[in-house]
Amino acid sequence: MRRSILTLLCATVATVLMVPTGVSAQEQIVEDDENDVPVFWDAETGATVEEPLSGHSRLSRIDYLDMICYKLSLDPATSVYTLWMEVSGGLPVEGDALPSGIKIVEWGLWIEDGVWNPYFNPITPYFLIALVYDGASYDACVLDCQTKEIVMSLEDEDFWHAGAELQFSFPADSIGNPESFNWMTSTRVWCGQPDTIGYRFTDMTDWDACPGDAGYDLTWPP
Ligand SMILES: [Ca+2]
Repeated sequence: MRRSILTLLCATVATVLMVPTGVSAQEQIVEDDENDVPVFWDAETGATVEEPLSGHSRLSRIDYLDMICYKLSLDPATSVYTLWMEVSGGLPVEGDALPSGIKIVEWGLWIEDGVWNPYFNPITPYFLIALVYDGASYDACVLDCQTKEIVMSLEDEDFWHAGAELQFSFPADSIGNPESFNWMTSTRVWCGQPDTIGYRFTDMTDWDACPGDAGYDLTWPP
C-alpha cells in the first residue's frame, strides 16, 4: 500500500562551510512566508482570501502545510543531499488521523532543469524527493518524474520528523549526480484517491525567493 501510494506521487542565504576534509560543504537556507496556505485571491482587489469551505477541512488552518523555513545541503564526504524543513505547526504523529477529506500529505523537494513557471515555462521536473504521511505512517522516496518510477525508497534512518521539523536525505547518484540544477519545495495534499489528480498544492517556494528569476525555483549550487 505504501509503495503504491508513493508510485503515484508523482530572504535566501547561501553559506559555505568547511568540513574536516577541507572540502567545501554547501547549504542554502530559505525563509518562506508564513500564513500563505492556501493562496486564493480576490480577482478584483488582489487581496488574499480564505478558501471556500465545502465540507472538508479548511487547509489554511492546518499549520503543518505552511512552510516557514527550509534548507538544502550537500555533504561532499558522502555525496548525500539533505533537505530540512520547518513548518508552522506540529506534524502528525504516526497514527494521527488526517483532517477530514485529506488522504495523503506530502512535503517535497523538486529537482528541475530550469525555473518552473506555470505560465511561461511549465517544465516537467526531473525528480521529486518527498516525505509523505497517509494517516498511519510516514514514508519517503526519490521519484523520477519523467518515467514516474521510484528510483529509491528511503530507509527509515534517512528521514525523520519531530515537532514542526522534518528532514530527509538522499544520495546524489539517485538524481544522476548533477553538477547544477534548479530546485523548489512544496507541500501538497491529496483529497481524492491517490491514483487521481485530486491533489492540491498548499505551499510552494515563494515567487521572490530567487530574485531575478521569473519563477519559483532556486539555483544549486547556491
Ligand atoms: Ca509558507
